[in-house]
Amino acid sequence: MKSILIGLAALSAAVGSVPAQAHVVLDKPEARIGKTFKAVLAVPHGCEGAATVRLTVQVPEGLIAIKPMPKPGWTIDVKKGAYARAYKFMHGADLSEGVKEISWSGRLEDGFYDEFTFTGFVADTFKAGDVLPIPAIQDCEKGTAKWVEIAAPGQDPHALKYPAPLLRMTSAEPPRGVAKGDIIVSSGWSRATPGGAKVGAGYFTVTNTGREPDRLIAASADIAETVEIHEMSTRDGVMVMRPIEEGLPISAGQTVALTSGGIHLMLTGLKAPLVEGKSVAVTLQFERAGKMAVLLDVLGVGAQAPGGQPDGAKAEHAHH
Ligand SMILES: [Cu+2]
Repeated sequence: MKSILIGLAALSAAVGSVPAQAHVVLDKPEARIGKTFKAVLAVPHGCEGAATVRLTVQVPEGLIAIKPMPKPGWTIDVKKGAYARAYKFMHGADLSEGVKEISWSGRLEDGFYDEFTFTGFVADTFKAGDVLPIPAIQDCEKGTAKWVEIAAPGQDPHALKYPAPLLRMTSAEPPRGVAKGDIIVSSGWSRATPGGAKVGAGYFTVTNTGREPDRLIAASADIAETVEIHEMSTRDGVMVMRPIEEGLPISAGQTVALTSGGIHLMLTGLKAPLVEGKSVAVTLQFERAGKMAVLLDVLGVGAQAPGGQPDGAKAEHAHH
């Protein structure tokens, strides 16, 4: 038995030169527990040169309220059935049955690439870090590729010839911070302005937990005449900054950090100094999520990051 396993492993190693992207994989291999998700299966080729005519996805237990996305030129069949148990769904509803299998039938040449999409909801029965295989069967004009292999304990998943696409479960806990719609703003901070300086800066981390892109388009603060979104860059060896007139895009699922030396808020015409240990109230305006009020903790004059050590050498706003 052992020799057979070793033999297979050696065989897999021999074909291991096939690049990883040649597999059928999930474009975004993560989903949040207790949230909606979108799975995009990337199909990079047919079966040893033969065109793909059908892709069948077996929906694993725990992915509920599944809806396949139609594709022009492809027909969809779904098989529905009972789940192994009832799952808590949105608005307190229980869901005990739904789509268990999706088949797209059509034609995809071996030389072309395509994507197959479905959405649904991740049951709250998973634990963060769980990895869920999503078996996919690729039927071709000649032959079938069964993307269903799962690495045994201790086995290198890269050794598999036809690994099942994997979906990793991430914590339901959102980052700590202020939330509005799909936007979460956290770790807001600013820097003290001693000596009557009229210019201050603001930094924070913004996460878009939704499925649509958003954009930070404006900001304001009672304590400042104007608040602009700035971007630092180096031109001819000199650090310069420019307002981002078009706003700061935050695509679906993305986290953007405003940092010292990077993108930041610029508060000009300060009506009062920013005092260490206090906070500054700022209103951010997002294209989709709308306006949200956030507080920036005022750190010491030389602060470069929350909790970071002072670095007086880097005074990025000296040229204002
Ligand atoms: Cu600036």
